[in-house]
Order: sequence, then C-alpha cells, then structure tokens
Amino acid sequence: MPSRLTRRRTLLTAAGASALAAAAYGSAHTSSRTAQSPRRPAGFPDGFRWGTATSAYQVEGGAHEDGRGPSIWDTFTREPGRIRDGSTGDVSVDHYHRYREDVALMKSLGAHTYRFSIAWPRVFPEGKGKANPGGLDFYDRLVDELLAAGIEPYATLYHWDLPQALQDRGGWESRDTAQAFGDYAAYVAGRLTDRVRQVFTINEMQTFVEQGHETGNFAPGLKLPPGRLNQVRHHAVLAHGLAVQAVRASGRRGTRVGPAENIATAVPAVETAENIKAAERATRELNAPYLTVMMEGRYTDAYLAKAGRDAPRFTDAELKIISSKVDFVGLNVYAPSQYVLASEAAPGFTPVPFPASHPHMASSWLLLGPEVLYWAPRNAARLWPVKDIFITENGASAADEPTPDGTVHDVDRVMYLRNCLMHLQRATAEAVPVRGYFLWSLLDNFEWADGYATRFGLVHVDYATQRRTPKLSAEFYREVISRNALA
Ligand code: IFM
Repeated sequence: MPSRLTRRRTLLTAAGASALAAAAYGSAHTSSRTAQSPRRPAGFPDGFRWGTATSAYQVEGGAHEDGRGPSIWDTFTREPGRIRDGSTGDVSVDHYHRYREDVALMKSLGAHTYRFSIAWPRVFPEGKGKANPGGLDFYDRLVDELLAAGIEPYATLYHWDLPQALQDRGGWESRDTAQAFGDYAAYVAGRLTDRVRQVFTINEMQTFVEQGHETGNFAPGLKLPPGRLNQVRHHAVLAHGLAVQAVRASGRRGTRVGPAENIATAVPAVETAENIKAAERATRELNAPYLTVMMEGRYTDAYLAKAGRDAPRFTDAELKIISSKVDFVGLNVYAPSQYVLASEAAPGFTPVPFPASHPHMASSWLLLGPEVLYWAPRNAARLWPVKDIFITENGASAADEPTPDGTVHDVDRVMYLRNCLMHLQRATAEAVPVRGYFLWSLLDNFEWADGYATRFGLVHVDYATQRRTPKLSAEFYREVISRNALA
C-alpha cells in the first residue's frame, strides 16, 4: 500500500481525475479536445447508436412452433424448484407473434438499433446436422420489420438456449459443442447477413458458464468440480472464436462480429493514479478465462498458476482461434464486481469488500455503482486494442407497481439509468470508443431463475393479457435518444 501521505498527495479532484484518466487512456486514443481541456461536452458523440436488447428464450414464446427443438431451458424450467415462480418461457411475452407491435414500440422510442438473439434450437433442433427449413423464418420477418421501421438489427447467436440434444451429448463439457456452434454460426451468417450486418457471438459467457455449471442456478443446473468447469470455460471461448471465423467465412463482406461479454469490472475505490492502475490489473485478472484470453490469445500466468492441475487442456492452435480478430467488443455492464485499492504486494491490488449496507436495485446482485459505466469501457480500452465498444446491456430491475390505468412510475429505474448514462458520457467525453448503448430491456420478460417475478422492461407487460404499457423510464429514454444527451 502507498503511504498515507502519498495517497493524500495523489487524491484528485473530479476534473483532475478526468484529465488524468484521459491521459492514462493513451494519447493515441485521446482526441485533442479532451487532451486540452477536461470540460465535458453536453451530449454523446454524433452518430451514437441507442437501442434496446432482448433474448430469444426470455421474450419469444412460441416454444413448440415451426419445428423448434427443446433447449436446456425447456428442460430446466420443468424441474421442480428451479424457477422462483415455477414458470417457463413457453409463452413469455409472445414476441414471436407480437413482434410488429414490439417494433412499433421501439420506433416510438426513437431507437436506432435492436439487439435480439437467435434461438439455436429453432435453426438446428438437434443442435447440428439437418437444419430446420423454417428455422430462420421468424428472424427474416423480424429483420424486415425492423429495417422497414428504420431500426438496425444486431443479432446475437447464443443467449444460453443450448439445444437439449447437445446437452445430452455432453453440452459445453464437450469440444464438439464448440464445433457445432461454429457450424450453426456459419449457417446463420450465410442466411441473414444480407440484412444483418452486425453479429454478436455469445452473450455473457461468464454468466451461463458459472451459473449453469458451477452454482447450478441456471440451466443445465450442474455443479462441476474446478477442472471440468475450466474446460467448459475453455470450450465457451473456443466456440466464440470458431463463430468469429465462421461469420467471416460465410457472411457477406463487411459483416461485423464480436462478443457480448459481461466484463467483470474492478473500480478504483478512491480515484488516484495508483488505484486506477490497480483497477486495470484487477479487471484483467477477473476476466482471465473470458475476455482476457479472447483479446490476448493467452491465459494469464496468475490464472494458470491458480488453476494448477485443474487448468484447462488447450493447444496453441486453439488460442489462435479464440483470439480471432473481432470488429467490436460488446460489454454488458450493470454493477461493479469489485472496488479496489492499490497494493505494493502482488498482484498489485486489494479488493475492498462491499459493506452489508451497500444499496441495490430490486435484484440483490444489482448493487449500485453507476461509475462502472465509465470504468468498464475505459478499462477495456486501456487493456486491449479495441476500436469500437458497445454497451450491449445495461438496465435495472425495479418493483414496478402499476397504477390502475396500467402505468408505472419507475423513478428508481430512471434514477439508475440517469446515473449510469452520466458516467458513460464521461467515457465518451474522454474519447473512450463507445459507439452505442443497448438498454436491457425493451419489455418485461422471463428473468431466468427469477421467472416473471423480476421486471427489467422499459415497457410493462401484463402477463395475463399481454398488454404492453410504456413506463416512465420509456419516456426518459425517448428524451435521451432524441437529444443524444441527458439534459
Ligand atoms: O436478463 C438478463 C440477461 O439475459 C443477461 N444479462 C442480465 C439480464 C438481467 O439479469
């Protein structure tokens, strides 16, 4: 730890810290405007892309239609005790049939983009082999509707709904699943990239791997020992790399591809130069089996040393695939993973535990720390050579009590979003290359193990009638989009 004196000397004012962070971010990336002055422009950069995000299993419903095969979430939701309210995604918010209404809602927000995911078991009901001839029809219709509304489609290839047939053959413990994902990515790219020019490979590896294979809270509900868990992690990043290569090989020229990962972000507890550096180091290590290996093509020494005999088995050729060049990096950002202080002892940072009184939104994991919207992209851009970053998810769960006419005055969600966007604006003002933001989520939907008990939408859904009613937060977001600014 630096001495108290050193620490006091390096404690910065907000403006000074902003200038320092811009300088630390690197002159190659820093515009002359921000290098000369810490004054922040009022809005987001011209051309900033605002949108919303959803995922197939969470919103589509239509679980048994048009030849869709079962996914691990169909199986998991049927196991007693797995989902808080005993629900499934069989019908959900029926986006499969109501997509026109939903696209109209996006249009009324003034959104530029929409990030949806494609259900692998609709396209390959058995996970591989023979494609379902009608498996992409829904996405064809959705994409056409979006384009007609002037909204750019961003497709995610995998948001956790693994075909059950692949799980039966070992799921992510098997290298074949990574290969099957590459083949599926090639098929989708061949069919959709005439209109879908931006593709995300896998959404939040960290979540589906750890919640699905370590804690067992998510499908497929496994609690694997460390060695097998590390192999699952390795197959997930390998699948990402194979998909990047497949999109390049089978997609139309100019299709852009990258991951959408929930970067684990360390935030300096107090903004000093030493703590900022410590937060970067910690972020690199926290993401060692995911973003770090994807961006650097190697597992960190600390990760391999800690794993010891449980380290994943891998080859150099696989590391090359995993680190295939991407066009952008999507970051899902909700809460800081850790606050840190600098430490002179290895590994160069000390985590500061969250106190029991730390506030959170309706979901207990969603701890408030809106500055993470600055530090996540800023750390990523400092650590890795990323030219384009998207915030692929950010949003909040709230209690959302509708008034008798169905409206929801979700001032807490508005407060959360306003604070997050203020910090994101600091990032863009310092020339951190964030190009767009996808708010999670357009609609209330199936929130995995919480079922329908937890709501994240800008638009309230009455699950009994499927009636959609925009909340106050929708009005807030419409204003932000129309001004390209918070005020
Ligand atoms: O609903 C999820 C989404 O599927 C992945 N990111 C976090 C969201 C809120 O928990």
